[in-house]
Amino acid sequence: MMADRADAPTEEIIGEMNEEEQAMLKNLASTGGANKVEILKKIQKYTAENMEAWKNQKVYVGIVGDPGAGKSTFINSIRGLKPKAPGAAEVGVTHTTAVATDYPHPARPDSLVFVDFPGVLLERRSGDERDFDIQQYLAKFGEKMQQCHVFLVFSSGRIQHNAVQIGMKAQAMGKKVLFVRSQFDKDLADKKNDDPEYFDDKTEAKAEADLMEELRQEYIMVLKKVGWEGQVDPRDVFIISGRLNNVLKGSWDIPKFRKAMIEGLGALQKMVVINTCRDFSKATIKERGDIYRSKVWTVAMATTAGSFVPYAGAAAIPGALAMAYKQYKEGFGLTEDAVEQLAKMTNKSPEDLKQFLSANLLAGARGPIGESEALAVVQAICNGLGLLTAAAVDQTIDLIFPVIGALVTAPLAYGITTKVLHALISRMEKCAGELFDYAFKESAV
Ligand SMILES: Nc1nc2c(ncn2[C@@H]2O[C@H](COP(=O)(O)OP(=O)(O)OP(=O)(O)O)[C@@H](O)[C@H]2O)c(=O)[nH]1
Ligand SMILES: [Mg+2]
Repeated sequence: MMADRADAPTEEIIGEMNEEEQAMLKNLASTGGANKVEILKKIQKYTAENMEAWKNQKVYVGIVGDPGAGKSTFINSIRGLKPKAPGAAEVGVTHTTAVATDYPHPARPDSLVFVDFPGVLLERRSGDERDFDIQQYLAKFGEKMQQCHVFLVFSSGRIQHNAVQIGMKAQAMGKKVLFVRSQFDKDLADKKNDDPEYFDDKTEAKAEADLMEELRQEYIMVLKKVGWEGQVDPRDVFIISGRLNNVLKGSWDIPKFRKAMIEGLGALQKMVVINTCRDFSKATIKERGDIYRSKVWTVAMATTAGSFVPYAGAAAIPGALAMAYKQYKEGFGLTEDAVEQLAKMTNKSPEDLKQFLSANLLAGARGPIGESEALAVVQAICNGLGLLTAAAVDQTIDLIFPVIGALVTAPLAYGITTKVLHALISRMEKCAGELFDYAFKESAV
């Protein structure tokens, strides 16, 4: 039976592309002549390259703020590093440096860099705020600031005039500026000690939420007092703890903060961050899934370049699909390495968590997952979707791209691949949620 054209309604494919991608396809098609096969080949080549394109992207996150606010601690944690790990930023020492220091993410040092900007201009300045000359600062660091895609202004509650001025300049450069109050774990402990009545007649969650709101408002107030011009949206203020476990687990505002950090980035840059920064928070799973879903068409198109017939019992799956599988695992925190870290942090047995994960990934199929894990999971998914062996072999499906005004014939079931990828992402989302619940359950973290 011919794969149903309804498997891949044109509007659906087009709907998944952004304008830039549509324009790219149009352009490819216009240089393809009338030959449909040529057009298709070009599209496949483009999509295969596009799948990898995020690896060439660069994301720079600029960080500035109060001395001792927890900048270095956060810079380490977001890179998955403990304070004394190799490559970690020095923590807990007040070292007033006059240089902007790059802290690349160890997993992708060429793609994702956190830049620690000095809050002062010169070494051994008196510390008198009047010594700070923002023009001089810009002359020295303006170029580096331009390089950054988003700025984080860290405060411990006594935000300095310098940091405010630097933040305002970043905003004037068109950068997204987010405000971070770190060390909330400490604020909370202090409050419990100093004002125990605050917690009476309230659930722990309510008390925490109230205190976060108070600190958020306080941050905005202090910002204004110190000279921040213009409105500060409370949604741009984040109350977090920069300690590694809190960042990984997604405590307090960390999930919102992660979302805000990538909000203004391009689609491929977002991919850099979610594929690189480890994240065990349940609250960001859906956003991560959405980013992958927006690129499903790319993977499906790239996959049509090979013969995608895993449901026919093929011994392997095409590289594009295997690559996507790997990426999803990384992004959802389900790699072997990630699960081991999760186990360590929650005092669970790594073997137990791994078994839990593979049983869930295979959803009822007999585990454990062997060498060709991606194939096993894809097959399990195909079985689950009822994609029959016979229906898939040697089928072709017509894809019409109104954007390019051409009819191209893809040699394979684009629609089926798309379904499989969507199901794969959904399954990983579910697995991640269940795994994190399972790991953090009865865990002191
Ligand atoms: N409890 C707690 N302590 C933190 C947190 N973040 C940082 N600290 C501690 O606060 C101190 C200062 O942290 P750093 O990360 O060095 O702060 P910094 O902003 O880089 O400081 P400078 O580089 O000196 O400006 C260290 O002792 C950290 O361990 C946090 O989220 N919770
Ligand atoms: Mg520091």
